[in-house]
Amino acid sequence: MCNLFNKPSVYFIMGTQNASGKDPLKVLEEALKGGITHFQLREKGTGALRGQNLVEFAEKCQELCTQYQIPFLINDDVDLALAVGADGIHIGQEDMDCGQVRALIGKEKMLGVSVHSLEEARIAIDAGADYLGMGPVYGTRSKADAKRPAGTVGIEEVIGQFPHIPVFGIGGITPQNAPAVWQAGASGVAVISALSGADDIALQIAHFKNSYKGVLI
Ligand code: TZP
Ligand code: MG
Repeated sequence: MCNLFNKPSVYFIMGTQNASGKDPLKVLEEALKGGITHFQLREKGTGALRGQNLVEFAEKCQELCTQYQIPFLINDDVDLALAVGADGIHIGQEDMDCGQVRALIGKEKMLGVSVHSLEEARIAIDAGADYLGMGPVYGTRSKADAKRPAGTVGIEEVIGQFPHIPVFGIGGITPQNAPAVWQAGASGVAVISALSGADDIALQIAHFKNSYKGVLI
């Protein structure tokens, strides 16, 4: 597989609840056209799609991602990821054990794991994680049970210890505060609201990518 984690990656996460009153598939297509590098379907909370409705929505997301050749990942739900043939799955610490997930999805699919410490990072890497998510870096309104903002120190630490694993910063990241995340060595930013709520999603993606430029010098 080619390097799926080139810097600066802009990883868009969305469920129907994050579409800010817009058609979620239109939001996704705008983001794909604008140059996101990864997409994760994260369907959560009251009013979340379930059952067949969720499967059909996931299939539509997947079709769009395939059209734009962008990896399509699913949050938490291994059965759904396998049912729709997603490119990968992202799990948190409170979800299924990462070794078990790796065994279920096989070697080809991408496995992302949210971690909050060096120890969690080591366990996830040993169990076969392809990338890590770390956060919340800043305050977020998009995750009901989010921990306290942790800044970028943890990202720097994990990359210092495990330089070969791609790490994504997540939580409250905007083009304005992204430089600290790049500076910490992250491969990418994982973003919900700063993209789903943007008036011009493509322009916002360009701002995210430009926010990396100062770090190259
Ligand atoms: N995990 C940690 S923070 C977060 C998740 C899923 C939410 C990120 O959303 P936003 O709107 O980019 O802060
Ligand atoms: Mg989870």
